[in-house]
Amino acid sequence: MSEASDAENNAKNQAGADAYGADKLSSLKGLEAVRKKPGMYIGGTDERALHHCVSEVLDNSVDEHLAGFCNHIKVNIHVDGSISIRDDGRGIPVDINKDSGLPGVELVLTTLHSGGKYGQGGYKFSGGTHGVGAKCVNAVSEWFEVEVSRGGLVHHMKFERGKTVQKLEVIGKARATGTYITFKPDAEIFKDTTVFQFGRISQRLRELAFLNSGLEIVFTDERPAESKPETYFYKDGVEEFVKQINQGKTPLHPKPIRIVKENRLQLDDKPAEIHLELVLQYNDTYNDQVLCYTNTIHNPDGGTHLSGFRSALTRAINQFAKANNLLKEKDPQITGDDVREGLAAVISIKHSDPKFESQTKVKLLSPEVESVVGSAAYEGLMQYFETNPPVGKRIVDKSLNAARAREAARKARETVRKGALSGGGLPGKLADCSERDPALTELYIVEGDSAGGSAKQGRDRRFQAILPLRGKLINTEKARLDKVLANEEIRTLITACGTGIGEGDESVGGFNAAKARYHKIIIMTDADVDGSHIRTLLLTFIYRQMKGLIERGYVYIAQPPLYKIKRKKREQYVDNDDQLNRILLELGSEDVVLARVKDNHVFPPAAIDKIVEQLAALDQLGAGVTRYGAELAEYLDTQDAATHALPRYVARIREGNKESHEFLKDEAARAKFLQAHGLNADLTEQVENGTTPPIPGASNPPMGEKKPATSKRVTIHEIFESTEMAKLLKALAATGLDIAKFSATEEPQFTITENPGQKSEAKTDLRSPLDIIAQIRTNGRKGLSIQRYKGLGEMNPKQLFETTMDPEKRRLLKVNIEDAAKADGLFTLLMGDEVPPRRQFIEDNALNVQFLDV
Ligand code: 0RA
Repeated sequence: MSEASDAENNAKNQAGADAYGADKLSSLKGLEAVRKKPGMYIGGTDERALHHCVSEVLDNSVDEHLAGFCNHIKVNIHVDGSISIRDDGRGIPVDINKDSGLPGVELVLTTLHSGGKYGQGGYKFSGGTHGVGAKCVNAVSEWFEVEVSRGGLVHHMKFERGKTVQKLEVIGKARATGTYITFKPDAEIFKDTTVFQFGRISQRLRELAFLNSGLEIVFTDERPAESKPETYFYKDGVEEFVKQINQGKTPLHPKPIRIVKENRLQLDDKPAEIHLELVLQYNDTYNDQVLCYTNTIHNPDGGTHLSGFRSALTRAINQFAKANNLLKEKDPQITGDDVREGLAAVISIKHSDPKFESQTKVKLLSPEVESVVGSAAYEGLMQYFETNPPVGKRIVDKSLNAARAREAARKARETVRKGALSGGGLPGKLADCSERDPALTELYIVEGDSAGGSAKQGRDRRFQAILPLRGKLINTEKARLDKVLANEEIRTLITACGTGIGEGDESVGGFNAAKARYHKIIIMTDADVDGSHIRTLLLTFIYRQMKGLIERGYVYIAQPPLYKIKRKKREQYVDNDDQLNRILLELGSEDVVLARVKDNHVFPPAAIDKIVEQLAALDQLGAGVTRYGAELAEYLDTQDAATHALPRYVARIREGNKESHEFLKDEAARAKFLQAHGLNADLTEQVENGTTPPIPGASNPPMGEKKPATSKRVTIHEIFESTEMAKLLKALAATGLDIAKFSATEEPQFTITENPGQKSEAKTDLRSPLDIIAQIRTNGRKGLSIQRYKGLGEMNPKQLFETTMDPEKRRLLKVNIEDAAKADGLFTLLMGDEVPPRRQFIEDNALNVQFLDV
């Protein structure tokens, strides 16, 4: 469909608008179903489902890339918790659909199973559950906005909880094409949390950039005070992905082996297309990391592509070894496990009609893939070995070494098993509990002897056992199993747990969950880089050798407090910065009198609490405007007196050193502003009346290039936080607070009196409602000492028990299998090299664990 025909269709189908009402009704019913059963459509209402929504929208943009139309994607998390995804694809069609009388974009975003013309978007390969994705996200969004640039025009439309609240309208001229979607997840649906996790999203974006060479993704989290955009772009895609997996390891051969193959075949009665990209490179470790993707979706449980590749690799290496007489009489057989030692690989297939085991697509089932991948991999590898025989020989050598070590490891496991089972053989370092029923007992694995000592003294010895770990744990990534098992700390851990490890039955020391001596195994490490490292090592080991413990939900992470605050005689432990801020506000508003000057009205204490809460939220959202050079107070003063609505846009105008801005109420005001200045609607930065306005990402003049001195540079920014702030203003008005003027006035508007009636009484004049919050915070800090805990060792036994071990008060994080898998490598890989501090690590990324009040 050409862009011109869109316009034609628009005109031709005006008559179709009559049918609008009826169609709209039926579509609303459809999205109601998503809100009623979110589990069926977006896989639940938890944090994972929340992030799944981002993927759904993103997948549409990636599909545009796969179809050859999109090279840039921008993702922004806004201060109010909304998120936007912008692409430079073709844009969702906007012409009126004959059957329904709705514009294509409305059809795509509101009708379930819309199938037909827009259902598949005409895509050969599709990552998303197409035709379902974006509209489900719309259904579970408090609000959802879309801007489509297409056919020379920018179109806009808005929904709330899946219902159209602003019909499609043209808001300006467009130079390029693309889709720009912003949505705010609905807290009515996502009961656990609506907070997007930077780490989760950046991981997925990085992964997508690896899998789609040439696609540039720019990600900005605007929530922190200082935020920098991150750019993900990999010219060599999957090859760079594999190099990244091998970062910090020594590769066995400098250049990864790359095999690509495009296949067309007949499936039953329909034709199918399967494209394979397989890249592998050996390294000097003893583990394998093979990542599988179908249409850019990760398949953590592998499937037919993985099994096809595995058998091809074993066959090819054995074949090459035999043909070159590399095997001696007494050499053991080279198995699949042996050829995978030290292997890093990514298998990415594109399939026109893939079949998965489940909705979550963790495993690929399509049977035809096994032989397609198998024969392409075998031929590719044989051809590679023929042209690079020295590399082939090195790989065979490594596989042979692995085969010999397998035997040694088997013996080592048996020794460990014997040690563990030879009754009374519990390690001396373990301070066991008296209870014998594993369902009632807990094992604390504690970093360091000193914290271990405190834990032993502080614990409830009836059901809490303590195992201190001294010194460095062995890195199971870098060592073979027989070495790992020679490590004292690891042996102690295995014996204490009682389950044995690894595959095989008990006779060979294999894992048996029924033998677990504790049903809670709690990792307690320091809040620093070392602690985070030890925890990762422990999780990696448990994941590899005692996975069943995690599957049964037996593994937890303890959460020691981050601060201790003290005021007069009162002491309190504080878990995180959010809580600290809340406490400062609470303390600051104790024992104060807030009065309005003009009529001497004194606010009752309950009103103060509300006022403080709302002002604090407003203050936090303020970053949404201050980042564009405007003052929060000035912005709030533009509120609509009756509805408290706030402007949706700010235009920032820079001319030489001079800078000014103008708030624009809504799309209409923006359109008028653009027209008056001769600007296009879809560009973020333009030169007024200029001849060559830059298009984001598309052959722009180099950064920093000088603009003519006289030119006016204009950028328009959407203030996504406006809706949320307007709500707060409304709530504030209800408390009786005067909020007509936020900018400071000459005369004081309010007074705050601390310690009224006491010797220390102090009165402060405030010239703006926003000053209330600053003053309350200052109060809160008075006489307060804040101590930051760095290590567990800084707490005495009693404190350690009260804060971190007491079942009544502690907060434990439960480790799920997904988290552990991430600790196992993929996570660190996608996060880059840096080991983030523990808190960040837990809160943002790795351990998306449930909060439990156990
Ligand atoms: C339906 C049909 C076409 C494209 C799209 C939807 C589309 C959806 C999204 C969502 C985010 N970005 C998007 N880009 C495109 C095909 C368009 C055509 O045939 O011109």
